[in-house]
Amino acid sequence: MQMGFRWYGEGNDKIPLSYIKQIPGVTTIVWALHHKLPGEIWETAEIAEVQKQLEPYGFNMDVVESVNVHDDIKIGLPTRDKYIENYIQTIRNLAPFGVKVICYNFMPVFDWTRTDLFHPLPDGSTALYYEAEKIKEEPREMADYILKEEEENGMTFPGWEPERMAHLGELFRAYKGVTKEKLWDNLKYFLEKLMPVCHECDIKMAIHMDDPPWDIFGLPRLMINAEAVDHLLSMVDDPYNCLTLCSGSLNANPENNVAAIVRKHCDRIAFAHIRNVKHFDNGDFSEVSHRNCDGETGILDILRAYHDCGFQGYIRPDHGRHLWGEGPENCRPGYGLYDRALGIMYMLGAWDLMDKEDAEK
Ligand code: DNO
Repeated sequence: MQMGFRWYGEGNDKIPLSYIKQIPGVTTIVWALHHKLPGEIWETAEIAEVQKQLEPYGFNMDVVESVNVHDDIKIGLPTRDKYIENYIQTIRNLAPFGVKVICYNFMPVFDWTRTDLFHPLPDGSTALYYEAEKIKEEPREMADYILKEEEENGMTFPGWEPERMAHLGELFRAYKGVTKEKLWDNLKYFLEKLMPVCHECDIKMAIHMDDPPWDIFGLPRLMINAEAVDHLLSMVDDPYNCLTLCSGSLNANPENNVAAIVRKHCDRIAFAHIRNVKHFDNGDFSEVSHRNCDGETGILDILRAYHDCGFQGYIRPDHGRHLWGEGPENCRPGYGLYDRALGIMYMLGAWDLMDKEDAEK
């Protein structure tokens, strides 16, 4: 496995690359051009700028998270072909920089959804939290909460771009009639257009799991369980059609067994996200530390499954708690420095021990 760390870019992420360099084992910066709206072409000069920032630290830029997909592609509008052309051009522009994996999602309108971005935990830290009761039919309240957080703290969150949220009503109307079946068809259409270019450029498309893994605000969600993963991989049965297997997204539904998916589809997992979740009886869930016993995601079983399968792909600690002075004023929700660094050490500890045990067998 190859260890990555998500970084939001110079001037956009308060964590300096020099700090990330001090975390053992990190070779890959998981990056993106966060100023780009879905549908725009990523220009070579802009990508070269990031390369210039990473090079002095010896980090590679193999994994992009994410090149976001324009809503017209998800809805299946006639304009989708233009946006698919742009996506293809972005893939071509990324290839010369050694990019190997593009993480993306196919969730209608919203990306990840949480009701509290800095929820207090009993140990005094804060973490992302989902209160089931707060997710109503009408999304405006939720969108306004996220927009307020963005505005107050001078940052925008991918998938919650103020430019898009300003047209929420229009977006919802455009999705009327997009059933789950249609959404699958539109995903297939998109991937089939991309696959020849992915082969040519040696770049894998790695779809992220839907977060949370169930329909919200009356919008259909696809990547919600093992059956959906099977369907995606067989619908476009191509080694470049891959997964970003996000353990925490899937395990928000405690019925999902992520380790079993790893064992079944390891060769199609290009990118692994390790996140731990604790569930409550009323349907709420909280994100917690990566330590196995702090949540119910089965982090050790998942790592064991990756190790048993000889996983060669990229992996990163996903959301962490906010610790030691991290809060809304200085930290992106879920993306502080400390807990993700602790997460890496936990993952490497387990991995090194499994390596050692294997070597001694
Ligand atoms: C949130 C992330 C997601 C993820 C996208 C992938 O922290 O897990 O925003 O990057 O869904 O496109």
